Amino acid sequence: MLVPSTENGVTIVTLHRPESLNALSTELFLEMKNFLKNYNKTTRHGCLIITGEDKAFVAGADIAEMVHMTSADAELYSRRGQEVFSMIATLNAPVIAAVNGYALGGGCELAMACDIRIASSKAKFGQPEVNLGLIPGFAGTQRMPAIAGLGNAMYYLLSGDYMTAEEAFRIGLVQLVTDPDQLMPESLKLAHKILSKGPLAIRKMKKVCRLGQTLGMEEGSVLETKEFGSLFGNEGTEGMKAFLDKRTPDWSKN
Ligand code: CO8
Repeated sequence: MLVPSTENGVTIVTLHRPESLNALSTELFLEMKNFLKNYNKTTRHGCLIITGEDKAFVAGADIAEMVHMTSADAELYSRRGQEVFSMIATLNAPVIAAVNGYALGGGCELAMACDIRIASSKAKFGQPEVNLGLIPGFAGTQRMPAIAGLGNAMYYLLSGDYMTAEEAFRIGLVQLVTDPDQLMPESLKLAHKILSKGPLAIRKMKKVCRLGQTLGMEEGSVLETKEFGSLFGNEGTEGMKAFLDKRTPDWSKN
Protein backbone atom coordinates (compact mmCIF):
# COMPACT_ATOMS: atom_id res chain seq x y z
CA MET A 1 0.00 0.00 0.00
CA LEU A 2 0.91 3.68 -0.28
CA VAL A 3 1.24 5.80 2.82
CA PRO A 4 0.94 9.52 1.99
CA SER A 5 1.82 12.33 4.38
CA THR A 6 2.39 16.06 3.97
CA GLU A 7 4.97 18.45 5.31
CA ASN A 8 4.50 22.16 4.55
CA GLY A 9 3.28 21.68 1.00
CA VAL A 10 5.49 18.69 0.25
CA THR A 11 3.74 15.34 -0.15
CA ILE A 12 5.69 12.24 0.81
CA VAL A 13 4.46 8.91 -0.49
CA THR A 14 5.94 5.89 1.23
CA LEU A 15 5.63 2.50 -0.42
CA HIS A 16 4.69 -0.05 2.19
CA ARG A 17 4.66 -3.70 1.16
CA PRO A 18 7.32 -5.09 3.47
CA GLU A 19 6.57 -8.77 2.87
CA SER A 20 7.95 -8.47 -0.67
CA LEU A 21 10.35 -5.53 -0.27
CA ASN A 22 7.78 -3.24 -1.93
CA ALA A 23 7.58 -5.32 -5.12
CA LEU A 24 5.27 -3.69 -7.65
CA SER A 25 2.09 -5.73 -7.85
CA THR A 26 -0.93 -4.92 -10.05
CA GLU A 27 -2.69 -3.70 -6.92
CA LEU A 28 0.15 -1.35 -5.98
CA PHE A 29 0.22 0.05 -9.53
CA LEU A 30 -3.51 0.70 -9.38
CA GLU A 31 -3.11 2.50 -6.06
CA MET A 32 -0.28 4.60 -7.49
CA LYS A 33 -2.35 5.48 -10.56
CA ASN A 34 -5.31 6.64 -8.47
CA PHE A 35 -3.08 8.60 -6.13
CA LEU A 36 -1.25 10.37 -8.99
CA LYS A 37 -4.47 11.21 -10.83
CA ASN A 38 -5.94 12.75 -7.71
CA TYR A 39 -2.70 14.55 -6.78
CA ASN A 40 -2.42 16.18 -10.21
CA LYS A 41 -6.05 17.26 -10.10
CA THR A 42 -5.92 18.74 -6.61
CA THR A 43 -2.39 20.16 -6.37
CA ARG A 44 -1.63 23.46 -8.04
CA HIS A 45 1.65 24.11 -6.31
CA GLY A 46 3.49 21.18 -4.77
CA CYS A 47 6.39 18.80 -4.75
CA LEU A 48 6.18 15.03 -4.39
CA ILE A 49 8.71 12.73 -2.74
CA ILE A 50 8.49 8.98 -3.34
CA THR A 51 10.32 6.73 -0.90
CA GLY A 52 10.34 3.22 0.56
CA GLU A 53 10.91 1.69 3.98
CA ASP A 54 13.75 -0.08 5.73
CA LYS A 55 15.99 -1.89 3.28
CA ALA A 56 13.90 -1.44 0.13
CA PHE A 57 12.82 1.39 -2.10
CA VAL A 58 11.29 -1.14 -4.50
CA ALA A 59 12.85 -4.58 -5.18
CA GLY A 60 11.27 -4.79 -8.63
CA ALA A 61 8.14 -5.98 -10.31
CA ASP A 62 6.39 -8.70 -8.33
CA ILE A 63 8.11 -11.88 -9.52
CA ALA A 64 5.56 -14.09 -7.73
CA GLU A 65 2.79 -12.44 -9.77
CA MET A 66 4.72 -12.33 -13.05
CA VAL A 67 5.69 -16.00 -13.02
CA HIS A 68 2.09 -17.00 -13.83
CA MET A 69 1.67 -14.54 -16.71
CA THR A 70 1.21 -15.38 -20.36
CA SER A 71 2.91 -13.28 -23.00
CA ALA A 72 -0.26 -11.22 -23.44
CA ASP A 73 -0.61 -10.73 -19.66
CA ALA A 74 3.01 -9.57 -19.47
CA GLU A 75 2.54 -7.05 -22.28
CA LEU A 76 -0.50 -5.63 -20.54
CA TYR A 77 1.37 -5.45 -17.22
CA SER A 78 4.28 -3.72 -18.94
CA ARG A 79 1.97 -1.17 -20.62
CA ARG A 80 0.12 -0.46 -17.38
CA GLY A 81 3.38 0.03 -15.50
CA GLN A 82 4.71 2.31 -18.22
CA GLU A 83 1.51 4.33 -18.07
CA VAL A 84 1.89 4.91 -14.31
CA PHE A 85 5.58 5.84 -14.62
CA SER A 86 4.74 8.18 -17.46
CA MET A 87 2.19 9.87 -15.15
CA ILE A 88 5.07 10.53 -12.74
CA ALA A 89 7.30 11.88 -15.51
CA THR A 90 4.56 14.21 -16.75
CA LEU A 91 3.07 15.16 -13.39
CA ASN A 92 2.71 18.93 -13.04
CA ALA A 93 4.70 18.91 -9.81
CA PRO A 94 8.38 17.92 -9.59
CA VAL A 95 8.94 14.42 -8.22
CA ILE A 96 11.95 13.43 -6.11
CA ALA A 97 12.83 9.77 -5.56
CA ALA A 98 14.31 9.42 -2.07
CA VAL A 99 15.95 6.04 -2.52
CA ASN A 100 16.49 4.42 0.86
CA GLY A 101 17.50 0.87 -0.13
CA TYR A 102 17.13 -1.62 -2.99
CA ALA A 103 15.95 0.01 -6.23
CA LEU A 104 16.03 -2.98 -8.53
CA GLY A 105 14.32 -3.73 -11.82
CA GLY A 106 10.96 -1.93 -11.71
CA GLY A 107 12.26 -0.08 -8.63
CA CYS A 108 15.15 1.42 -10.54
CA GLU A 109 12.71 2.21 -13.36
CA LEU A 110 10.41 3.95 -10.88
CA ALA A 111 13.31 6.04 -9.58
CA MET A 112 14.29 6.93 -13.16
CA ALA A 113 10.76 8.11 -13.95
CA CYS A 114 11.12 10.69 -11.16
CA ASP A 115 12.73 14.06 -11.94
CA ILE A 116 15.53 13.86 -9.38
CA ARG A 117 17.04 10.97 -7.43
CA ILE A 118 18.53 11.37 -3.95
CA ALA A 119 20.01 8.20 -2.49
CA SER A 120 20.99 6.96 0.93
CA SER A 121 24.56 5.66 0.94
CA LYS A 122 22.97 2.27 1.65
CA ALA A 123 20.88 2.25 -1.56
CA LYS A 124 21.55 -0.28 -4.30
CA PHE A 125 20.45 0.21 -7.89
CA GLY A 126 20.25 -2.21 -10.77
CA GLN A 127 18.33 -3.78 -13.61
CA PRO A 128 18.80 -7.47 -12.84
CA GLU A 129 16.16 -8.65 -15.33
CA VAL A 130 18.72 -10.58 -17.40
CA ASN A 131 19.29 -12.81 -14.35
CA LEU A 132 15.64 -13.86 -14.75
CA GLY A 133 15.84 -14.22 -18.53
CA LEU A 134 13.93 -10.97 -18.95
CA ILE A 135 14.47 -7.38 -20.03
CA PRO A 136 13.03 -4.31 -18.27
CA GLY A 137 9.38 -3.69 -19.09
CA PHE A 138 8.70 -0.30 -17.49
CA ALA A 139 10.81 1.76 -19.92
CA GLY A 140 14.15 1.12 -18.20
CA THR A 141 15.77 0.34 -21.56
CA GLN A 142 14.76 3.84 -22.68
CA ARG A 143 15.28 5.90 -19.53
CA MET A 144 18.62 4.52 -18.38
CA PRO A 145 20.48 5.39 -21.62
CA ALA A 146 18.81 8.82 -21.62
CA ILE A 147 19.90 9.52 -18.03
CA ALA A 148 23.25 7.75 -17.73
CA GLY A 149 24.43 7.42 -21.35
CA LEU A 150 24.29 4.39 -23.60
CA GLY A 151 27.62 2.85 -22.53
CA ASN A 152 26.84 3.03 -18.81
CA ALA A 153 23.31 1.76 -19.39
CA MET A 154 24.50 -1.15 -21.53
CA TYR A 155 27.05 -2.08 -18.86
CA TYR A 156 24.41 -2.42 -16.16
CA LEU A 157 21.54 -3.68 -18.33
CA LEU A 158 23.64 -6.43 -19.94
CA SER A 159 25.54 -7.53 -16.80
CA GLY A 160 22.61 -7.28 -14.38
CA ASP A 161 25.16 -5.96 -11.84
CA TYR A 162 23.96 -3.88 -8.92
CA MET A 163 25.50 -0.48 -8.36
CA THR A 164 26.16 1.28 -5.09
CA ALA A 165 24.76 4.76 -4.50
CA GLU A 166 28.22 6.21 -5.18
CA GLU A 167 28.46 4.36 -8.49
CA ALA A 168 24.97 5.51 -9.42
CA PHE A 169 26.10 9.05 -8.60
CA ARG A 170 29.21 8.63 -10.74
CA ILE A 171 27.19 7.71 -13.83
CA GLY A 172 24.63 10.48 -13.26
CA LEU A 173 21.75 8.24 -12.24
CA VAL A 174 21.71 9.83 -8.78
CA GLN A 175 22.10 13.54 -8.09
CA LEU A 176 22.95 13.42 -4.37
CA VAL A 177 24.12 10.72 -1.93
CA THR A 178 23.40 11.22 1.77
CA ASP A 179 23.97 9.43 5.06
CA PRO A 180 20.95 7.18 5.66
CA ASP A 181 19.55 9.43 8.40
CA GLN A 182 19.89 12.49 6.18
CA LEU A 183 17.94 11.08 3.24
CA MET A 184 14.57 12.57 4.17
CA PRO A 185 15.90 15.86 5.61
CA GLU A 186 17.92 16.45 2.42
CA SER A 187 15.01 15.45 0.17
CA LEU A 188 12.69 17.79 2.07
CA LYS A 189 15.26 20.58 1.94
CA LEU A 190 15.41 20.32 -1.85
CA ALA A 191 11.62 20.03 -2.15
CA HIS A 192 11.13 23.18 -0.07
CA LYS A 193 13.75 25.02 -2.07
CA ILE A 194 11.90 24.13 -5.29
CA LEU A 195 8.60 25.16 -3.70
CA SER A 196 10.00 28.60 -2.89
CA LYS A 197 10.61 29.37 -6.60
CA GLY A 198 8.11 30.69 -9.11
CA PRO A 199 5.46 27.94 -9.29
CA LEU A 200 4.59 28.56 -12.92
CA ALA A 201 8.28 28.60 -13.90
CA ILE A 202 8.83 25.29 -12.09
CA ARG A 203 5.89 23.73 -13.86
CA LYS A 204 7.01 24.97 -17.26
CA MET A 205 10.64 24.02 -16.60
CA LYS A 206 9.64 20.40 -16.03
CA LYS A 207 7.40 20.40 -19.09
CA VAL A 208 9.96 21.95 -21.44
CA CYS A 209 12.86 19.76 -20.23
CA ARG A 210 10.77 16.58 -20.41
CA LEU A 211 9.26 17.28 -23.83
CA GLY A 212 12.64 18.42 -25.13
CA GLN A 213 13.94 14.87 -24.60
CA THR A 214 11.72 13.60 -27.38
CA LEU A 215 11.32 16.74 -29.52
CA GLY A 216 14.96 17.32 -30.37
CA MET A 217 16.93 20.60 -30.27
CA GLU A 218 14.99 22.56 -32.86
CA GLU A 219 11.43 21.86 -31.80
CA GLY A 220 12.43 21.86 -28.12
CA SER A 221 13.93 25.33 -28.52
CA VAL A 222 10.74 26.58 -30.16
CA LEU A 223 8.77 25.28 -27.19
CA GLU A 224 11.24 26.93 -24.79
CA THR A 225 10.77 30.28 -26.53
CA LYS A 226 6.99 30.01 -26.30
CA GLU A 227 6.99 29.08 -22.60
CA PHE A 228 9.68 31.67 -21.79
CA GLY A 229 7.49 34.34 -23.33
CA SER A 230 4.42 33.12 -21.45
CA LEU A 231 6.08 33.97 -18.12
CA PHE A 232 6.23 37.66 -18.98
CA GLY A 233 3.33 39.81 -17.88
CA ASN A 234 2.78 37.56 -14.90
CA GLU A 235 5.08 35.53 -12.66
CA GLY A 236 8.32 36.39 -14.45
CA THR A 237 7.54 40.09 -14.34
CA GLU A 238 6.87 39.86 -10.59
CA GLY A 239 10.18 37.98 -10.07
CA MET A 240 12.20 40.54 -12.04
CA LYS A 241 10.47 43.50 -10.34
CA ALA A 242 11.16 41.94 -6.92
CA PHE A 243 14.84 41.60 -7.82
CA LEU A 244 15.05 45.26 -8.84
CA ASP A 245 13.06 46.35 -5.74
CA LYS A 246 15.36 44.19 -3.54
CA ARG A 247 12.44 42.29 -2.05
CA THR A 248 11.16 38.70 -1.97
CA PRO A 249 8.84 37.92 -4.89
CA ASP A 250 5.18 37.45 -4.07
CA TRP A 251 4.21 34.54 -6.29
CA SER A 252 0.60 34.67 -5.10
CA LYS A 253 0.15 37.86 -7.13
CA ASN A 254 -0.17 35.76 -10.32
N1 CO8 B 1 9.02 -9.82 -6.30
C1 CO8 B 1 8.39 -10.58 -5.38
N2 CO8 B 1 8.88 -10.83 -4.16
C2 CO8 B 1 10.08 -10.32 -3.86
C3 CO8 B 1 10.80 -9.51 -4.76
C4 CO8 B 1 10.22 -9.28 -6.03
N3 CO8 B 1 10.81 -8.48 -6.94
N4 CO8 B 1 11.96 -9.13 -4.16
C5 CO8 B 1 11.95 -9.68 -2.95
N5 CO8 B 1 10.83 -10.40 -2.75
C6 CO8 B 1 10.43 -11.15 -1.54
C7 CO8 B 1 11.28 -12.39 -1.39
O1 CO8 B 1 10.76 -13.45 -2.19
C8 CO8 B 1 11.12 -12.66 0.10
O2 CO8 B 1 9.89 -13.26 0.36
P1 CO8 B 1 9.77 -14.46 1.44
O3 CO8 B 1 10.15 -13.83 2.75
O4 CO8 B 1 8.34 -14.85 1.38
O5 CO8 B 1 10.72 -15.50 1.01
C9 CO8 B 1 11.07 -11.23 0.69
O6 CO8 B 1 10.72 -10.37 -0.39
C10 CO8 B 1 12.40 -10.79 1.27
O7 CO8 B 1 13.38 -10.95 0.26
P2 CO8 B 1 14.75 -11.74 0.48
O8 CO8 B 1 14.60 -12.78 1.54
O9 CO8 B 1 15.23 -12.22 -0.84
O10 CO8 B 1 15.66 -10.56 1.05
P3 CO8 B 1 17.24 -10.44 0.95
O11 CO8 B 1 17.62 -9.30 1.84
O12 CO8 B 1 17.91 -11.74 1.18
O13 CO8 B 1 17.53 -10.03 -0.59
C11 CO8 B 1 17.12 -8.80 -2.62
C12 CO8 B 1 17.08 -8.81 -1.06
C13 CO8 B 1 18.59 -8.84 -3.07
C14 CO8 B 1 16.49 -7.52 -3.08
C15 CO8 B 1 16.39 -10.05 -3.16
O14 CO8 B 1 15.10 -10.10 -2.56
C16 CO8 B 1 16.19 -10.03 -4.66
O15 CO8 B 1 17.10 -10.37 -5.39
N6 CO8 B 1 14.97 -9.67 -5.12
C17 CO8 B 1 14.61 -9.69 -6.53
C18 CO8 B 1 15.26 -8.53 -7.26
C19 CO8 B 1 14.92 -8.59 -8.72
O16 CO8 B 1 15.29 -9.47 -9.45
N7 CO8 B 1 14.19 -7.56 -9.17
C20 CO8 B 1 13.79 -7.43 -10.56
C21 CO8 B 1 12.48 -8.06 -10.78
S1 CO8 B 1 12.05 -8.12 -12.49
C22 CO8 B 1 11.48 -6.58 -12.83
O17 CO8 B 1 11.42 -5.72 -12.00
C23 CO8 B 1 11.05 -6.38 -14.26
C24 CO8 B 1 10.30 -5.08 -14.44
C25 CO8 B 1 9.59 -5.07 -15.73
C26 CO8 B 1 8.40 -5.94 -15.71
C27 CO8 B 1 7.71 -5.89 -17.00
C28 CO8 B 1 6.28 -6.41 -16.94
C29 CO8 B 1 6.04 -7.71 -17.56
